[in-house]
Amino acid sequence: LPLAERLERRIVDGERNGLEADLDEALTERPALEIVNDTLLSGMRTVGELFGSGQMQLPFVLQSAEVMKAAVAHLEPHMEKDDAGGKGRIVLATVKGDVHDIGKNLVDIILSNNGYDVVNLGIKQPVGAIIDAASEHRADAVGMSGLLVKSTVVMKENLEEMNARGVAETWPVLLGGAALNRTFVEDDLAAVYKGEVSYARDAFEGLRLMDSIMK
Ligand code: B1M
Repeated sequence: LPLAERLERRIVDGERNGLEADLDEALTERPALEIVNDTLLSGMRTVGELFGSGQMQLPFVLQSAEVMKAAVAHLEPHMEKDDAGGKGRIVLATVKGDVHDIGKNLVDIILSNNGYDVVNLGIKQPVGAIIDAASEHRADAVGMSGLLVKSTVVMKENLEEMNARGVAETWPVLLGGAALNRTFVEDDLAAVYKGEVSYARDAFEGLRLMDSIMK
């Protein structure tokens, strides 16, 4: 198979042996981020489709996710960095009940590489922990990720809780993850939250939104 297809296959098949060698070869042809966006994410999409249609079982999805994570970790040092730093701080978390973190961690990498301090709380984070961390770290914004449909409900509850605690005006909120869409966030959730809430389709939109928040 040609290199790009081989790499995509590795994600779908969860095949780690020889991954690094293939990635190193790909790096001689293309920038690291392009490999992630065009090749690896395309593999994860296929995994989602196979799982969704019952053609792939959960343990294999997990294997794919692990290969994806290993690939991103290997590519990370090769990504372009803006060493300026100190552009602002965001507390980032996957919401309560949700374990999906590949997308959130990509957002962390993109923001960190572009001068932001990211406090990454990890997965299954209750809103109280997110608010406490944002307060403790004097965050400029809060980012929540979630991939399950039920996480969209959790996000709405989180925004309501932030209203109730009087912190909506303190923290603009960035939301992302496959279960969300722009209209749900910009119409429904924006009507709920007393502060600013925005939808990021991908990590790069997350970066653009942070840039505009910090302007
Ligand atoms: Co799960 N899973 N999963 N899964 N999984 C989905 C989400 C699903 C759509 C698959 C399917 O059915 N087709 C489905 C959800 C269905 C629904 O809710 N209606 C699903 C399910 C059902 C489940 C379980 C319930 C399965 C089970 O146990 N029976 C279970 C849930 C457990 C839980 O959370 N409580 C489960 C478990 C898992 C694994 C552990 C095996 C694994 C996750 C491993 C991990 O993350 N460490 C996994 C995986 C890998 C997936 C799919 C296949 C791939 C997700 C992924 O990593 N994509 C996924 C299918 C899909 O998404 N279509 C699926 C790549 C990643 C880069 O994309 O996270 O969307 P994404 O991030 C994007 C953007 O969304 C955005 O930027 C990224 C790209 O630049 N973004 C942000 C994300 N967060 C952002 C935050 C921002 C800004 C942008 O600012 C704050």
